[in-house]
Amino acid sequence: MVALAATAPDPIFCPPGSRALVLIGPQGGRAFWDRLTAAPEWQDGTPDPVDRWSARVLGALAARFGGAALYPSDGPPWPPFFGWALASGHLWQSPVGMLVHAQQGLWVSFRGALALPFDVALPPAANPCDNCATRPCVTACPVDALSAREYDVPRCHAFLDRPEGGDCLSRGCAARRACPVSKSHARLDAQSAYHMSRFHR
Ligand code: B12
Ligand code: SF4
Ligand code: SF4
Repeated sequence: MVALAATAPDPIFCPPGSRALVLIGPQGGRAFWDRLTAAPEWQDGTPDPVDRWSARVLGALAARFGGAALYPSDGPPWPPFFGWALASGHLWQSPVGMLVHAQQGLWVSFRGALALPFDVALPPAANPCDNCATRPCVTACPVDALSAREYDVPRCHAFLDRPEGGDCLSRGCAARRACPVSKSHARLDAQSAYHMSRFHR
């Protein structure tokens, strides 16, 4: 996993004395998924292995630094990861609504955040969309379910129910795959298929 962004602590969610909120997520490639699928949480066959793995790993990391771990799926009400990401200056809203990260592109996602009792500064980053002339994410969804204004979730699900939706189900959202920045942090198909199966049950 990798520190994707750092921002000011949110007083509603972070314990008193917090000085920084660091957003943590998987790197591309196979290391993350290989480690997770070898872990006891995946092997024991009980529900929510990815969230349980995150709680153990990020909980231990937070304790080591005297901080606290926060998780995106702890809701509703959901901790505002989207807003924290935007506030960090390391992620931006893309033309298809989703967050885009300078290194990870549209594949970016979070396993959690660490509220830490010391300052954390990451090097500044530039919005990759500013230099993306062709914007392939905008035309990649076969049913135009995505825009900066809204994500038409029923339209996406309806497509995934059709045989043509098999590509998104087995390899992940076509818009996320189309981003040239995403390519250097591509997920394993098995990882994308697992998350799509959780989204489209
Ligand atoms: C609820 C939720 C959803 C819902 C509702 C989305 C909606 N627009 O209605 C559903 C289940 C549909 C969803 C789907 C997905 N989501 Co979602 N979702 C969340 C969650 C848990 C809460 C967001 C929320 O409602 N906040 C409350 C409102 C008031 O605050 P908000 O900031 O304005 O929230 C908006 C955005 O978060 C946005 N949004 C949420 N998910 C997605 C996904 C897409 C594709 C888009 C365009 C927008 C979007 O819609 C929210 C409501 O307007 C967040 C985690 C978190 N704690 O923030 C993840 C989160 C935003 N989702 C994320 C992801 C990865 C996905 C999926 C891609 C998961 C997957 N299958 O792999 C899918 C999309 C499927 C696809 N096309 O590939 C990531 C962000 C990735 C990114 N690059 O932007 C987050 C941060 C989770 C994480 N662990 O990293 N999601
Ligand atoms: S394809 Fe281009 S415009 Fe779309 S998210 Fe990636 S960098 Fe930004
Ligand atoms: S998963 Fe497929 S249908 Fe759904 S928004 Fe992404 S590209 Fe469109």
